[in-house]
Amino acid sequence: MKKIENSTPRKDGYRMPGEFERHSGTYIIWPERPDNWRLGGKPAQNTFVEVASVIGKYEPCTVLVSSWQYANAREMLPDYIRVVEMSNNDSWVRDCGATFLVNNEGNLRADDWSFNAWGGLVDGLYFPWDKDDMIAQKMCELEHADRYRLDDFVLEGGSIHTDGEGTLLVTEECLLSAGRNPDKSKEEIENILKEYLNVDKVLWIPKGIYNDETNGHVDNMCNYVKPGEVVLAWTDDVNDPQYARSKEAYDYLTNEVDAKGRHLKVHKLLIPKKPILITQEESEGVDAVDGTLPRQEGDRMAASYVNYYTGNGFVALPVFGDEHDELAIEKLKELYPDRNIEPIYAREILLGGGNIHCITQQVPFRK
Ligand code: KQY
Repeated sequence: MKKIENSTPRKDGYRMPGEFERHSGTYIIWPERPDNWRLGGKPAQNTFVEVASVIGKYEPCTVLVSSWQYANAREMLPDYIRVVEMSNNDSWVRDCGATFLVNNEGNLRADDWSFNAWGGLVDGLYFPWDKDDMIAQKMCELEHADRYRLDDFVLEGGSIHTDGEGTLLVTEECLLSAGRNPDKSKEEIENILKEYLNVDKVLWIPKGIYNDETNGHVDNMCNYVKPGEVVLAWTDDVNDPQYARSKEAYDYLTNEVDAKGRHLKVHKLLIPKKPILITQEESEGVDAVDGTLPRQEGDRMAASYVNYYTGNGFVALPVFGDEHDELAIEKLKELYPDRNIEPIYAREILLGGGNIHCITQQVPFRK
């Protein structure tokens, strides 16, 4: 498939649809690296099987897997999941994968951003990341989609959410971080986003979730339910370090309008009641390797129900065995009356540093 030179999605009439729009399918990458997933990824693999199995009930789901783990993944996943061998550095397809775009005729293209493992040599989470940086291109081959490759612009899919109608949500904490595009101003970054996602307005939430190792990805903090309506991670506990972050975001969002001039409706979604901390057993199960973020006993993980995935007729919602799980389920049932809410116990994904949204990537519906 072609790398498109000298043009942009905006010039060519392609846009990134909202995740809540109809999909052709979903991609996931199989977890295995022992310095990120405990016990060589075995517990996480069970959860990934659960996530893929749920998604595959509603839309085609493809799991990408290294040659080393291919036979195991094929054995563990149900037959209705497509399993494709693809080399990788880790399993965060939201971030290293293609950002797919469509035009009014229903044709598919993609943005292929530069990926540097969430901050490169400044504060990135592992080295090297060369295989991950090729995942988007390979997904485009599988989907028969031409791509726009941005060699000079670092971005992860988890750091953007769009309403598909011209507005993009990001956080300043992430997009202006020192390890991504330090040579570009906020205005330059905004212009690239407008050109490559075909949006007219970027909403800059100041910060994401406390202790999020991605420098505050928006997909853990705020998500579009539909155009004009978002959910925001929230706590009422003013002593929680999350409080000031959520309050600042709430104040910002409720005082802004989107690209179409709408005031946003902001739904608060409580984070887990009790902070979710890494246990000694969990910490000891992860290989401590120089150059990879350590997993230390007692560290607070960036648990948020906002990191859910919206697909055809369903929402896959991470739950944590916390008192607030039920509130999150009820809230999402209210917000998505036409979709099944599928709660999945996701502690093992959280331990790897993200959640269900971070391990999935949608392919929008194409004709
Ligand atoms: O949350 C994400 N989008 C990815 C987190 C990566 C963590 C790597 N340890």
